[in-house]
Amino acid sequence: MACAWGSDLTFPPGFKFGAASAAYQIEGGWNASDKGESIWDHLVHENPEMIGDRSNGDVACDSYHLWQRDIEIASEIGLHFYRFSIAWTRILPTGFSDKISEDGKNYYNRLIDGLLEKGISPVISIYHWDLPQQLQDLGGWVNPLIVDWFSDYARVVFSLYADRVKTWITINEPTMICDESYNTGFFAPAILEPHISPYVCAKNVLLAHAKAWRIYDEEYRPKYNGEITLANHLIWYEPLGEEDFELTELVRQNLVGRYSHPVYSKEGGWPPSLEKHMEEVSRRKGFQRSVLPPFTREEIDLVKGTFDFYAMNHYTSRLVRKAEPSEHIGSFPLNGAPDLEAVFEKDPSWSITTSQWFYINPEGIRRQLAWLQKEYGDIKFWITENGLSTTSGLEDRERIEFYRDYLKEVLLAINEDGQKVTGYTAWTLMDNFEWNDGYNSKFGLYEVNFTSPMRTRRQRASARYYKQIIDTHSVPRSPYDDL
Ligand code: PNW
Repeated sequence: MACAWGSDLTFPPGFKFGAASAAYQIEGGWNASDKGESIWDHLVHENPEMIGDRSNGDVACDSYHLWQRDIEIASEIGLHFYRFSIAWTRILPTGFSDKISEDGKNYYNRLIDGLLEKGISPVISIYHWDLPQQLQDLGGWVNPLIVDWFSDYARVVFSLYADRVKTWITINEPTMICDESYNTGFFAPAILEPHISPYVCAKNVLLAHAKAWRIYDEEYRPKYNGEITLANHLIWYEPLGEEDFELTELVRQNLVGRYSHPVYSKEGGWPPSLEKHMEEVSRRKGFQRSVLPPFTREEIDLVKGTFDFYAMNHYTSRLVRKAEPSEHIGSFPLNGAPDLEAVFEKDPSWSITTSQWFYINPEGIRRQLAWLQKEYGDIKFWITENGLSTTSGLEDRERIEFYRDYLKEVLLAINEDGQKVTGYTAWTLMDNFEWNDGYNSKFGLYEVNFTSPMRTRRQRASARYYKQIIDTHSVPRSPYDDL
């Protein structure tokens, strides 16, 4: 593909590059020492048929033992930061804060110290989907008490690591926790209940995030001066035709606004258009109250403003149209939104990837940023995840082109639209357990050999290209551009 290369392909001074991972996807050691069982341990053991290749994360990349090699490859690429998550059940085996695991605590201490020795800043996600099974048995994210369970856990994590960790993500992708999970039943905790749970979960996740943010703000920020927010997964939705514009706005408010407006808007609370729509839908269905549980005044104030930047995970886009009468509507957020009578489609120009949910549309990332700026004003952004899945091989031309094309759009957002994007995170450092796709879908800058006991990590061409991006602080020509 011919690309116009100009002088504006340089990132602003101070722009940071990193890569991300998540505990369940890489660590293994699922029952090492006193670690407790998580909902993902539970799902893969009870329902192996839910995973494409019937695999699991029992060993994964074995980062529980091979963390030094992870630091080494992060350093080979020259990452400024490494975003990883903490396994709740490794730190608190029961899920509650009555007992802190010594081995769990030391595991992350060694990882943090090892990264810092190499000049790589640790970025911690406190929760990346591996809820303690014991808390799930008590209702998990639909029990309002989770707000306290999560914030107690967050306080423990801050008390252990806030002296060395300056950037924090409370909760990764509420939309996967609340929407993808309860709307499909395939994602842990494997409960199909699309009517009430996604909305109750959304409220509890926001309150849990807000309480944790306030603990950091009041008890840790004065001493350590770090930054903290939640990470939202954003699909960019475009109207299929002009007549679908209003519906598309409502879809955006349901996916993006539901987890952003309460935190980032001046007035707080649910997005007004969504709140109104859900009241009407609930009434039509015969409920006495809205299935989107209202916030009290105190709750609105608790959640509002609980951010230091906007953390955006972005991969893909969809076209939105109104469902035909009696048409089957697929599940939210990937195929449709039954409560909104919306159906989602693929634009024919978007290429497909190894992940069946993932179509490539580089412009989506810039448009998504523009929409967020229009809604919430001039906030500081970090792209906290972006990357491509492929099948296998070290010469991953498609991944190089993906990073080149998406990063060029990020640069346009910065240079043309005046967006304050200050960091970018590649998903992911190395191939890992890709949830329901198992090990078939590979997102890594490094390839991992999952049949070798050493889980050998080997550098892909894209890792060298990403290193060049970091070293030149720009989007350089890819090795394939002259072919
Ligand atoms: C993110 N979708 O998940 C997660 O944060 C990672 O753990 C994951 O491995 C990565 O993206 C790649 O999948 C997503 O269906 C999973 O749109 C699915 C979707 C989006 C994000």
